[in-house]
Amino acid sequence: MSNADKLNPNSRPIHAGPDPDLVNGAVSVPIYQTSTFSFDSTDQGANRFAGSESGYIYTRLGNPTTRALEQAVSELEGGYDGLATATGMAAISTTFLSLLKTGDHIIGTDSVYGPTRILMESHLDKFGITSDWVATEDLDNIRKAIRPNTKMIYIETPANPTIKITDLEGAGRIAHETGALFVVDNTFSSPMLQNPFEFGADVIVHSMTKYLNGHTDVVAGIILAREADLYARLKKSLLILGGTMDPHQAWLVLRGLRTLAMRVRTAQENAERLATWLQAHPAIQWISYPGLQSHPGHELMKKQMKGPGSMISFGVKGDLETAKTMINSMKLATLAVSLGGIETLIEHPASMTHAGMPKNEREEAGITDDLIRLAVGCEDFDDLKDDLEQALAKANFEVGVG
Ligand code: LCS
Repeated sequence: MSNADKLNPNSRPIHAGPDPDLVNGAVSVPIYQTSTFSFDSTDQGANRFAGSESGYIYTRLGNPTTRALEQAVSELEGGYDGLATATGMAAISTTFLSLLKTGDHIIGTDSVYGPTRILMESHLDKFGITSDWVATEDLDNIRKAIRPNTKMIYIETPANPTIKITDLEGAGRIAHETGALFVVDNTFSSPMLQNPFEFGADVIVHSMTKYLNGHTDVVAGIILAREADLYARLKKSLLILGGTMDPHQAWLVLRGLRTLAMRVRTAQENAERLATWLQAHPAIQWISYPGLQSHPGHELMKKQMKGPGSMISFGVKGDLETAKTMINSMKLATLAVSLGGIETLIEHPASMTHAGMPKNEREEAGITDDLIRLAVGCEDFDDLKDDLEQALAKANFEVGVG
């Protein structure tokens, strides 16, 4: 294991994880592109299966490249250990299936990545697990939703796509007073900006498709557990459910992870300047960015995050057509879902990432039809501002608003 935890935050992603290759001295962790591992003898095979001898068996059960990534991210988040998964949704579904059973109840943030809520409301409901999705930025809503069978409180903050902020410490306290597990989706912050274990999280999930990989070329996820027993339960489920990670995928994420600190810093600097500029723009109806004092979660952000990140939501003056014209007019920013890559992406959640949610649920969660989500990347600020400026001018000019 490296001593990355003793380094300053900007150095840590570069050195997190085990020493790459003690045999040949490779500086980058090698890709162990193998599905299975040979045994010296039947006794050795039996011992590895029995767990009395360490060593690899079969890549669904463990692989050195994937293990290096798990150790690296786990060093960045703290906690006991991590389990890399094929996608972020595999991390979330494994967490739910592993830690909940028939009759249990979960309370979640109403504005979450659409499929997280759909998974619970339209798939796990079949197994008799019930859920309530509430505006967790007001802790009273969590308290009111508690039932005797509440076994998990699931918080996404900053939330997708509203960028609402929930008080992690407060939500964690309620979970533990209730005897429920406290699970946090930390995708929007990455470990650079928020470390939910510090605020009582029992389990953290990430879509590593986003900031941790950062290059829009891999889908991936990870589950991190605070305690050894939770890790063991999650591991047992993951290995049998099968949502584990491929070694080549792990290597790509590990490569992306090395530049996490500088990517997060550059994108955040851009987002802070763009949000300030957008807020003052006459074509903007509203904006949600926790770095702005006008954001209701601004003080909370300062308390629990190391920075406001690079996700911005906003509405433009006019109607849905104005919003669509604005989005379609962007030239540098790409019209695509996902986030956390080096390039800036723009999307329309109500018709894209969150289209699978019933309209009434979407609106109650603040995912209005006019919401435009901007995932700010690492381009030059002036290029991004110019792009937004010409798109806003085009939208306003075309519909005669502003
Ligand atoms: N958690 C959050 C907060 C997410 O934003 C996503 C994906 C996931 C989990 C699931 O991760 P995946 O399985 O895709 O790796 N969010 C997306 C989004 O906002 N646009 O496209 C995907």
